[in-house]
Amino acid sequence: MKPSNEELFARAQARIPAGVNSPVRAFRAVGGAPRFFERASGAHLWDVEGRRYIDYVGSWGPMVAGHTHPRVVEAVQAAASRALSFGAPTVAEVEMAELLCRLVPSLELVRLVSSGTEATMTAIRLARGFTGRDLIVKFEGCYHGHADALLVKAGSGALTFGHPSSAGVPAQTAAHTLVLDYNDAAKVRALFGQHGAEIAGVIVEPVAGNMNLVLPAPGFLETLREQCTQHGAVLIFDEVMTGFRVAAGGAQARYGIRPDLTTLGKVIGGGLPVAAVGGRRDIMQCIAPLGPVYQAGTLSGNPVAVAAGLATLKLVDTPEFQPRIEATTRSLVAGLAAAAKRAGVTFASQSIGSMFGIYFRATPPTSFAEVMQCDAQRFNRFFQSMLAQGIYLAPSAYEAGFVSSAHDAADVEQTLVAANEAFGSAS
Ligand code: KE4
Repeated sequence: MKPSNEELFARAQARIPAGVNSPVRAFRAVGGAPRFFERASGAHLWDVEGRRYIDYVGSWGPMVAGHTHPRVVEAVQAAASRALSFGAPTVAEVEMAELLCRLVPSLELVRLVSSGTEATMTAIRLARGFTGRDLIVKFEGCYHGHADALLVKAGSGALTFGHPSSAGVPAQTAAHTLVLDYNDAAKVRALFGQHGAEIAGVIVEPVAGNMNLVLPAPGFLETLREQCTQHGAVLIFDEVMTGFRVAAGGAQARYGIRPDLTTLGKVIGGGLPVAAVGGRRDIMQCIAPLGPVYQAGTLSGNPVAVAAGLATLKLVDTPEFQPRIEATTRSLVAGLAAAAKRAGVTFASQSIGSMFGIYFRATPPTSFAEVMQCDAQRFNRFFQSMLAQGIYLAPSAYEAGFVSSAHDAADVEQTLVAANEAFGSAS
């Protein structure tokens, strides 16, 4: 008899903190036992109890071409049959660097790493090493991985230094990070007016996906670009999530803003550990062994992981990929809004590229404060009802959703039928 999700969760908690290897997977926000998956194909997952789910998490973004795409699996098997790792250069890494620089033209030089956290940690260090300054600016609600400098929440006054958002982060470290409100261009200008000469860099999710989906307000990204240019600070677009999701060339292509550095991840590994930091040549030339900013990684550019990423990016890099996946995502969010309206539930939804947000409030939030006004309890009831009907949404009201090129009209239709039922239970 196969163990149930609950039995496996109890067993997991005996030896793994909270039974998971990344906090959001523990279902603590939504309640109940997480699903233990054992196989996936296209838009679908199967858990250990044999239940099938339509997947709108996509491993938190990487699975843009759907699970176990034949071209990706084939590329991984071929690479693995030759070697699992060298710790030395390979032609695949050169191909990946050339492809990334073509798809994201602001990349003049690019370094591969193994996680988004490594990419953003390196970008911060590069900004500080290049400018000789210490202060970093980030925005409340944006998540850039778990490096100390980025686990910081807003100080008491809007323009005061940050405080740790995690135990184990020294106050002195957090004090070098200033936290502003996302989309508040006036505060950005005021901060630069006060500290411009001390700011090494600004890091931002150009489209926020870690406080649920929040779009940049008109002029916000332009203000970041203008202020960084004016004061000699490094503008870092953290496109770990938005890269190849919001548009083929990332949010920077969609909004026409050229950052100085970009971090990428998720999609560029196709489900295996690949991330990247890249951008202006004069900044990237500061990185070891060319320059004084140290960075390294045993498995950086791992040939099997890069094979998965290259195969995935080649599927994305076709004229019909983005329009088709955007159309599927738009039809999903429109259908959800219509179902909520029929049920008389206060609800909003929006999408950009193949990312979407659903909110139990009347309009899509435009700030972290507005996100906090969403009815999280209603979301949790909606989530549980959808899960019971075989629809796997992100287990948190503060995460974005993801559609893949494998999702088809039948998947959307099944999702909307389940939503009719779920909106009834969410009311
Ligand atoms: P990783 O270190 O988890 O590969 O990447 C960190 C990261 C950096 N920047 C952005 C914009 C990100 O969204 C992430 C990671 N995203 C979360 C999803 N909210 C990963 C899921 C998790 O933490 O388990």
